[in-house]
Order: sequence, then structure tokens, then C-alpha cells
Amino acid sequence: MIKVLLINPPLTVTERYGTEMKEFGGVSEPLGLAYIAGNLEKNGFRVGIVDAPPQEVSIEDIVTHHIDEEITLVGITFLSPMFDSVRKLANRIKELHPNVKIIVGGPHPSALPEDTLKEIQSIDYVCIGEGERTIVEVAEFLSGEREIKDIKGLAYKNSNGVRINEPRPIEKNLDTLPKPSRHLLPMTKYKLTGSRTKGSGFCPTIILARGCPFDCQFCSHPFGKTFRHHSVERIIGEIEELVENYGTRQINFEADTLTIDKRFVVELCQRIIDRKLDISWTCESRMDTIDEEMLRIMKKAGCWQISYGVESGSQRLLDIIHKGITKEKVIETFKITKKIGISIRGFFMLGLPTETVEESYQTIKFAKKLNPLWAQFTVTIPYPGTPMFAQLDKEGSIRHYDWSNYNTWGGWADKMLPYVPEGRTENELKNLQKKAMRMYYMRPGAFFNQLKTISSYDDIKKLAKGFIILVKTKMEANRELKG
Ligand code: B12
Ligand code: SF4
Repeated sequence: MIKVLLINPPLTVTERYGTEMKEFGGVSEPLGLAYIAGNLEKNGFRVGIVDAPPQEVSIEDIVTHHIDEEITLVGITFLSPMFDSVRKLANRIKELHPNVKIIVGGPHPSALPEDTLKEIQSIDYVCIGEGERTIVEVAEFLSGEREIKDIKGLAYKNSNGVRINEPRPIEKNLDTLPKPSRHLLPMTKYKLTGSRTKGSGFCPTIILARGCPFDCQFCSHPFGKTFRHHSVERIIGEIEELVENYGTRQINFEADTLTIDKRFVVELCQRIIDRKLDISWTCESRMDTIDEEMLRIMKKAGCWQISYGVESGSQRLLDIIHKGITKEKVIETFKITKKIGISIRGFFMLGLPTETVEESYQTIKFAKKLNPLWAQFTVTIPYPGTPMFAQLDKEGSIRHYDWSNYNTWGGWADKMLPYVPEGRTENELKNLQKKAMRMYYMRPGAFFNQLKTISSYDDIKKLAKGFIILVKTKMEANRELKG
């Protein structure tokens, strides 16, 4: 049986968040790789994972210490901002180990399979979409057990250029996939973003469901539009394993739209309560798929925080991005969530297509009115694979295709922006992001909200550091004005 090495390429927290904000960034488990490793192991293949960011390994370390003669196939996971890192890694692997085959997967190559194969010549195959079955079939092909043209969801180079095989159907029953191989990951090294954890930053993630039927134009729908969830038994089993193996008391529940299926959420929460699983958990949700009854049982089952994507304070923009939610619904859901006692993280986007300066301020004002514990203001990045990217690209409004600069949140938007609405400037938007954070957090109300959450010395340090950064941005803005 061939041996496969899976790699999460080097992309440090500093590269993602910048020097100033790196302490607020998290490093999470690459569950996509762990899932495909699970299926490779189930099918008898030998497999290892290098998770470069937490293991602090460089490209040179990987090619010299982790790739040996036994390895036939290397798989790399790939988000758009990792482009440069993936290119350097793949080129260096081919230089030193020309016989090793390289496959990439993840949201970026899934959206642009042909471009990826052309832009990075050292890559042999692109997996499009869910990868569990595709990687096993590629490993079987390399073992001489099947033909490459029959592997669904695969793109590769041939004599005529690039061939894209038939699409791979989505996994209808997620439980048929083995559990992610967390034993191959450096689990103790992970730390979720400060705003998503209580006390210790260790908070492993479980994926409960995949797919979302909604149509937000900034979303790339890597798992398609059909909602599918794991069975409650499987999820409870995974929670118990995390508690037993890693002693965790907090978990991040991940799903594209967790609360879309009320019966599932209620059943899961009831089971957590009945089994007396003493865990607290955080999740994300859409504000029009959640109600008071659900929130009550979620709270009882240990949910302490929900992240809501509000996006904009302008109804015109909410409609343009097909958010499908009214501002009234947002206000109502915030009110009920606070009443139940679940803390809120609110996500807001600045610089949406056609957004005016007045509308940007409308968003900041709306955020203050909603007053979540944490507010995150992100300068809009149209990612490949999203309808927004397709539309702006068609209009000729994409300013550059330097994928490594496609970096959403991550401290400040300090890379060159791929899109700036007409009549606005890059500098103005970047400064506005900082100003939004100041306007939001440098209010007595927001400050006291934060004070109430302090439970350790680390929390005080984090708060003080955040405050100093905001004051620094204010001083910089003043200097710019004077200059
Ligand atoms: C949760 C999440 C996060 C969490 C991660 C939490 C965690 N513990 O995993 C946090 C908040 C930390 C995060 C951070 C970021 N995220 Co994020 N995130 C997501 C989200 C909502 C779900 C990801 C997930 O859990 N996937 C589950 C696993 C099982 O799926 P997967 O990794 O895609 O892998 C499957 C396939 O893609 C494929 N596959 C993946 N890799 C490989 C490799 C090989 C060899 C093969 C064969 C197959 C394969 O097979 C896997 C199994 O089916 C997605 C949206 C989405 N629905 O995907 C955005 C998403 C992935 N994030 C995105 C981005 C941009 C980021 C950041 C870069 C933002 C930033 N600047 O900080 C960072 C990068 C973090 C990093 N890894 O370095 C974008 C990527 C867009 C793009 N074109 O690249 C997405 C798609 C959201 C969007 N805007 O549409 N993210
Ligand atoms: S609700 Fe979330 S997952 Fe669904 S389309 Fe909108 S952003 Fe994407």
C-alpha cells in the first residue's frame, strides 16, 4: 500500500493577522486533512499529516525531514491566501523529489481547478469539492488499481491541456465518512481566537453538518447547497472522544448553517443534556433560522456564544448581497439571544459592492445599536468561487489576482485589496476598518461588556493590549491628518 503525506502549508498567524494583531489570532485544526486521512486509513493506506503553522515547520523542513522515499503522494490543503506558500512548497517538493505526485484540494483549487494547474505547474492533480473518496481513488490509481479518467471530482493535466473529470456527487450520508484522524494532529497546540474561547484557548472543533441552501453572494459554498448533518449518535460519540482523549470542556460546533434544521438541533441538545455532558460550546448561526425555543435548549445544553453574520446596516446592501434578512429580524434575534443569556459575536462587512461612505457609517452605527460582546469589521474580499467574485470579475472591477493578498479578517486589512467600490479608495477603506473598531470598542458600554467577561490575568492582558492597539491607530490617524 502506498504512503501518503498530507500538508497544511506554512501560513503563520503573523502572516494572517499582522505583527500587531497576531495575539488575537487562532490556530485551528485542519479538519479537511483529518477527514481525508480518516478515509485513507480506513482503506488501508499509510498516512501522515504535517500541520506546518502550529508545528512551526518551514518548507525546507518539510522537504528534507518529512518527505522520504516511501512517500508516493503528497496532498496539500489550499485556501486562497495560501497561494504563495503552496506554490513554493509544491515547486520545492518536485525539485527534490521528482517522483512524488502532488494533489491539492480545498476552496481555492476547487473554485479554480484549471487556473491552479496552469499557475502552479508542479501540481499534478486538483481535487474539486469533498475529498474523502477522491483521495482514496487517486491513491488506488497510483497503486495501479483504477483509471484516472474514472475518478470523479478530479482535474489533471494531459496531452490536450487540462482535463476535468465528471463532478463528484456530494456525500449524502455524512456518517459513512470515518471520523477525522485527530490522532495525526498536534491537538494540544491548537488555540481558537480569543473571542471564541473562555479561559484556555484550547477548544477543538467538531463539524456537525455541511452545505447551505442560502445565496449570500460573498460565500463560496464549498460544500454545496444541500444541507446534510451527521447523526446525533455520531456527534455525541465525537464529543465524548474529545472529552476523554484531550480533556476538553469547550468545543466549537462548526456547520455552514447549523440551525436550519430545528428538529436536529433540539434532538442534539436534548441528548447532550440527558447524557450530562459537561461541555460549553460556541457555534455560528443565521438569524432567520433560530428562535426562542431553540435558543433556550441550546443554552441549557451548554451553548454560551453564537456568532451571527449581520454584514451591513444598509437594507439596500443586504438585498444586493442576497442576505435574505431584514434589519428588523436582526434586531429581534439579537434581543432574544441576549434575553436567553447567550453572548454574541457579530460580523460586519465594509466596502461591499456599490457601498457608499454613508452606508459604511450606517453599518458601524447599526453594530453599536445591536451591541454584541464582540464585533468584527471586515473589509470585503470577493473570494474565487463566490457569485460576488464572478460578478465583479465580469464587470472588470477586480483590481488584481494576487491570491496571497486575498486575506479577509486577520487583524487589519493591510494587503492590497482586490476590490474597492467605485468612488472609494483603498486607503480610506483600510482606515475605516480601524476607525470602526475604535468607534465600537472605545465606548463605555462596550468597555463594561468586556470588563464583565474577565476571568483570568490573561483576559486582562488581552483587553489592555487591544486597547493600546486602538489608541495607537488613533494616533496614526491624527498624524496622517496633520501630515
Ligand atoms: C470554520 C472555518 C474557519 C475556522 C477554522 C476552524 C477550524 N477549526 O477548522 C477559522 C475561523 C479559524 C477560519 C479561518 C480562516 N478562514 Co475559514 N472557513 C471556515 C468554514 C466556515 C468551514 C471550514 C471547515 O470546517 N471545513 C470542514 C472541512 C472538512 O472541509 P475542508 O477543509 O474544505 O476540506 C474538505 C475539502 O475542501 C477537501 N480538501 C481540503 N483540503 C484538501 C486537500 C487534499 C489533498 C484533498 C484531496 C482534498 C482536500 O476535502 C475535505 C473533506 O471533504 C469555511 C466555509 C466552508 N463551508 O468551507 C471558511 C473558509 C474555508 N474560510 C476562508 C478563509 C479565507 C479563511 C481565512 C484565510 C481568513 C483569515 N484571513 O484569517 C482563515 C485561514 C485559516 C487557516 N487555515 O490558515 C474561506 C476560503 C476562501 C478561499 N477561496 O480560500 C472560506 C471558504 C469561507 C468563504 N469566504 O467562503 N475559517
Ligand atoms: S448563510 Fe452562511 S453558509 Fe449560507 S450562504 Fe450565507 S454565508 Fe454562506
